[in-house]
Amino acid sequence: MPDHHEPGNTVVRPVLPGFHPDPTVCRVGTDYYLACSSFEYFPGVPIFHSRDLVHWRQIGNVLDRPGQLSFPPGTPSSGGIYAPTLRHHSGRFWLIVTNVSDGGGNLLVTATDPAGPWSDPIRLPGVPGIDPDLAWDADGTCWCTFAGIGQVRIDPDTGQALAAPNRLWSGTPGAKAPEAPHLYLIDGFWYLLISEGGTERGHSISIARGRRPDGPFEPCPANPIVTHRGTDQPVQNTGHGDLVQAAEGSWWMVLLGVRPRGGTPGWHVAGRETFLAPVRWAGGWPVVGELVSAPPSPLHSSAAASVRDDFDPGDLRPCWISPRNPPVRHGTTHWRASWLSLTTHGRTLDDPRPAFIGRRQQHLSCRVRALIDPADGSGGLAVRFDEQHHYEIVIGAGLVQVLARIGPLHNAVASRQISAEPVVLGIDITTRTPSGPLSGPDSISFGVGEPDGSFTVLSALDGRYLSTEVAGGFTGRVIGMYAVAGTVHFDWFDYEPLGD
Ligand code: 6LW
Repeated sequence: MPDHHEPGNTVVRPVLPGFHPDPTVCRVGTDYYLACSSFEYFPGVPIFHSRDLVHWRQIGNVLDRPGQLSFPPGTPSSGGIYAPTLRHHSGRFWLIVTNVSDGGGNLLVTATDPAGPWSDPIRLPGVPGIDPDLAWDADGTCWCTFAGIGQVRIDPDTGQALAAPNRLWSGTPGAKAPEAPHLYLIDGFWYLLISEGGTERGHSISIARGRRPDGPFEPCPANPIVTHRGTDQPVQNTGHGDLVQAAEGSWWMVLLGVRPRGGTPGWHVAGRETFLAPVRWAGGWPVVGELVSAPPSPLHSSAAASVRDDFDPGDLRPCWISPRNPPVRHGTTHWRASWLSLTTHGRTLDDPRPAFIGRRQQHLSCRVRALIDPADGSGGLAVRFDEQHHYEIVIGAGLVQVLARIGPLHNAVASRQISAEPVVLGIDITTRTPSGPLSGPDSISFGVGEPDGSFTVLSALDGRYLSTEVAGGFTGRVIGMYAVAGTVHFDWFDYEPLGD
């Protein structure tokens, strides 16, 4: 288990960096599994494996085929898939989750191997709202608890509610948004863990306990048991946690947090990330310790483990995602030998379903390079927050341009003619030490590789416009390849962590 005593450590690195919010965790023997929200991206619900709760490797995505995940027309960015709960019960993995854009539906899927395949979803029409949780009592009754905080008994095999929902607890009087419940039986008490205060700077975690799974519940006198609000902690917005006991008996919490940078009000660019904290018990209540800092990058995290993607035919690692459509789609994505090819069908990055395949920005400073052959089309590299907030470098017909879309404004900010194709295009993201209240969180530079191997920056843009504080929503930056006209080919894509 991790050593969490790092006195004087002001850099606290997530155990799962990049937009991986609403973590849920379970243990089977000495193996831990963790899943996160995925919103408008396909595939949905990334799932990870670890042996020590610090190093996580992505083993798949729970919702990875169109029959499991649909985004009806009009699904907004930050719609779609919210807040799963992952549990292991009677030899199977169970994952319950909400697709807020598909009739507001709660879905339940199961698997014997968490890497997949996962079942087709069953729907839970009797479970209202978001953030569903699953817990079984000794009789085998399945209790589904949801944001609000409410609860209903369900038949997990059919998805039928077995009674009308009950109100359980509304959290601390005056606190907004009681949500993210998880229910656990620990040493004879049922513990109801919730989040309150909203997922922004006021975020917190509180707990209550009772003798029965359906209450009544007595709040912990020390609530909130987690919050960084009003502190100078480098990680803010801490909340939405899930508890797990290690095989040797120690207790841990996974939870989300953000790393705001720059001046006032602080901008976080990588979304809500997954952190880890130790838990001890005192007087029958959990006491959550300081966040554990993951080892330094580069490559401390599984999801960043391979610097280069070579795009061998048919092979895309599970970290690659696309807005609303599967990244590999008939007629849109194919391989030209060992080059990945994207065909646009006329869609731009402003479209809800662009020809874009990306991966999360996981490090506050990082470098991206790709070798691109635009053939008769045009395309390049983009940093995407959503349809209305993205920066990109594009090549077509011998012209390289850097473009910025910020809300209603869309401009070319730099351009250069080049004579030879294919060409290396690149993005350098450098986190900034604030130099005053107006200083932004980072700089995003776009450039071109020269024949002698050097790199020429064409434009450096302020990163604040691609942050949650400007764009809004629940996600974070995704960096990837796109096509905007015709078919564009990508030989390789490098993502190099440069620091936190
Ligand atoms: C999620 C809620 C929350 O459903 O944000 O931080 C919402 N917590 O529990 C979307 O991630």
